[in-house]
Amino acid sequence: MKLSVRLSAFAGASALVLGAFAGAAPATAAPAAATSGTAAAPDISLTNVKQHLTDLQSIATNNGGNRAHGRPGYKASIDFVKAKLDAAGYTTAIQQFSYNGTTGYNLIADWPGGDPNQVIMAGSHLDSVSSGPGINDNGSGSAAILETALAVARAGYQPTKHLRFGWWGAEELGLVGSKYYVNNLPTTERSKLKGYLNFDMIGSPNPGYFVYDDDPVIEKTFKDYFAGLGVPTEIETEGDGRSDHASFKNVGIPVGGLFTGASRTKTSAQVQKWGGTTTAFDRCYHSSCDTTSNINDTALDRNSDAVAHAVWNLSAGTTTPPPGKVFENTADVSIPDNGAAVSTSVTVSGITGNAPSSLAVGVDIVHPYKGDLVVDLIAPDGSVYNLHNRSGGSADNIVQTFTVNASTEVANGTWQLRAQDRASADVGYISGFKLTFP
Ligand code: DTR
Ligand code: CA
Ligand code: ZN
Ligand code: ZN
Repeated sequence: MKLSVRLSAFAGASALVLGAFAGAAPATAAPAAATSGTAAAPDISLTNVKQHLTDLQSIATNNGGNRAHGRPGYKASIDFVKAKLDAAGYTTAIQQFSYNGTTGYNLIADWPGGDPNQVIMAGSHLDSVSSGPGINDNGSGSAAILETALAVARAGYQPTKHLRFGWWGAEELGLVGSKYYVNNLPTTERSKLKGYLNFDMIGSPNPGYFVYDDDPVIEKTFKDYFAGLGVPTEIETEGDGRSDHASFKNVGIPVGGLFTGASRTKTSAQVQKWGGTTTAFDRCYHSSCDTTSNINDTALDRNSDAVAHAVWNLSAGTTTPPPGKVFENTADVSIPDNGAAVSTSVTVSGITGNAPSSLAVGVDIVHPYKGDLVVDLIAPDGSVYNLHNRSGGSADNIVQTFTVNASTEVANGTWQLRAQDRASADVGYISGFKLTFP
């Protein structure tokens, strides 16, 4: 279950440099729009992302143990990703280049639709080093943006801006593939690229949560997401020049990205912040042990969801910002039978002033015989707003959005949903708590 904030307002929009639309022009009309211009990203399935990693692991295992530039495992990886995107309706193109006397490949995938003069691109290098399968470095980023691209297709998402995804070759040899892509992008095309998001190592086994400190709008988008999860982040200090975003930054395209750490050692202060140990963030960096067991699931899940959040919000456009900012916690909390009260919470941030007189409080409690229950909303200052007081008798569950006049409460802070079971025999749990601000 995940705790999340889902922005449906495009936070802190500012005009980013116009970018280039260069990839295969969409050959077909966009699929029927299921949504357009909204920015509430779906949850990205960790199971699906890990399945892509399992498939990349199999490719490495079946091709000499790696997926490195110039080796059969790399081309097999490109073909694997391309097939999934073609099946999902993307317009794909493989860009060939030569390096060290061997052929390299980039994969570019365009989602049909959106303004071709405003392109948001997400990318990851797909190659590994020759010493191992490269599951964290960088199957993790490659799988996360693949699953995000597939989620866009499943949702039929039609954002204001045009979405493009890229998988780079030969990053490990010096950002070769992404440099080739950018160098072959005409200036007019580059100027349509509004932002490039880079994901290289986002599932490290002893993870930190680092955000690139490049474009401020992109940086804020990521930091707001993690703030909504209650996960502290740090600025990525070693990143400049260290991955494919550098190829785009070097020609003036706004960039950003996420990173969970490589061979550097996590400090004790960082252990306090994120857990883990004062050892390397990824002790298998560039090693043969960078396999599917070299992944921290929580980090991969959180970062995959952050990828989707950024892709949705940065492409939603700024013409008519959609209403509402949602803070949600979907963790399950058991309610002891005829026992003590329990609570779940969301941390609200980024809202100016007080909460509204019509604060939407989404409650999802699974409990036979809801007449047992007393349910309260507790504001950050401790004020109690009773939502349910043992009514409903033998009816099951409370799945309801209450409207609360919370206009005397400061919006930002930790809000709690408290539930108490005051009669024996029937037992249940809090399944979800959501606050929606206008
Ligand atoms: N160059 C990446 C790993 C890497 C090391 N430091 C950073 C900082 C930010 C992004 C990536 C990296 C690689 O080995 O693929
Ligand atoms: Ca998820
Ligand atoms: Zn690497
Ligand atoms: Zn990498």
